[in-house]
Amino acid sequence: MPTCLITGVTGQDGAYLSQFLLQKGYHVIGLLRRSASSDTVGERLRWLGILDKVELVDGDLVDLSSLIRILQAHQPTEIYNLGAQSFVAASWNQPLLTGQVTGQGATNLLEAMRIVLPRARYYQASSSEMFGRIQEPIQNERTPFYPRSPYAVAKLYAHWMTVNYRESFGMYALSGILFNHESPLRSIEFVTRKITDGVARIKLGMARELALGNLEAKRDWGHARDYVRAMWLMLQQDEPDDYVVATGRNSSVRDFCRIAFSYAGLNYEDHVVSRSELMRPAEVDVLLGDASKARQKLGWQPTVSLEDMIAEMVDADVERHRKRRQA
Ligand code: NDP
Ligand code: GDR
Repeated sequence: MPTCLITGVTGQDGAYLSQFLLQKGYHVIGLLRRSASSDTVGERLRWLGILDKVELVDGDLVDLSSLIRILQAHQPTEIYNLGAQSFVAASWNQPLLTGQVTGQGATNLLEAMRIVLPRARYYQASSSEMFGRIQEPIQNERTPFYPRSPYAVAKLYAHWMTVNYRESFGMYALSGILFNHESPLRSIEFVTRKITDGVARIKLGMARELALGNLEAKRDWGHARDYVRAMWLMLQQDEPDDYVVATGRNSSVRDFCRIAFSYAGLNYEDHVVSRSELMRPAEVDVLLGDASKARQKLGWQPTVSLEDMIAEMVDADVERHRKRRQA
């Protein structure tokens, strides 16, 4: 049974990737950082019914010694570095922490791997945010980067360190440059889940208004379940290489609202307001990915449409609120 290590196992992607790798027959080790709220830790893994199937081990991306000990004890052949301070808006308030976890955390893990398991395979969760103020209308692996937030700068550092360890030490290390991907397991602070949760609350009569920031920002939104499959496919190739993962269709936050509200029989214009205090100091206006390389070399393509994903998210949020009200 192959063993893999996932950092960020309690996050959206960590949960779906765990589920995917368990189905493939992996022994899944998940890095768990210490929390005083241990009763709610692992909520997403529990939602997928796999909390007891993942082996959770204590450690933290900013603690190199914990990473070394985990690699020594468990000897994973595949390492997925998904752990991060991943909320772009928070990165202006906590730029140093974001740099330490999202940026240097990757170097810590690469170093642990170089010391303990130099032949393991390493996946770095790179981001379309690195394209930031876009230099080409459609972004692929050759598009120059222009990060626009402390988060994106930290991700870019981690991205280049991954390339550098591959080139300097011949390590099997690669980056997936993933565009936005969502699901019912998305944290509520991200705009898609904030919208579907808002739709559910308005539908159930618990709220009347949903306050958002910039409604004109455009993103290339896919489903997390599709995107974790791409991560695994990348690590199965003979040679390590970096890949863009995207749907090739983008929509605005306003479009997302329109679809989500109308799915629930509502008109978004009656409920959504745009507030200046929710705008970002520097915005990424538009992202649109070209995943032809992943399609050709990995045989990967997305299977869930934006409309189907929104329906799944709205249904899940309505269900969550109904259950809470009954409890
Ligand atoms: P989440 O925010 O849902 O999950 C982040 C995970 O990182 C959580 O498990 C969190 O643990 C963990 N974490 C935070 N700080 C530390 C730390 N110091 N040590 C160890 N673990 C830590 O992110 P997603 O699942 O959405 O994304 C996964 C990765 O992919 C992230 O790196 C993200 O930046 C990147 N990415 C995501 C995209 C997306 O659209 N979802 C697109 C492109 C890249 P805890 O639960 O304790 O907070
Ligand atoms: P993003 O996701 O910054 O793209 O990063 P987010 O959903 O936070 O923002 C997307 C766009 O929506 C606009 N927006 C709002 N955003 C939030 N969160 N809340 C609001 O009320 C709101 N109103 C408008 C934002 O300004 C932005 O333009 C996500 C994260 O998962 C990163 O970790 C990942 O790297 C990238 O996707 C790809």
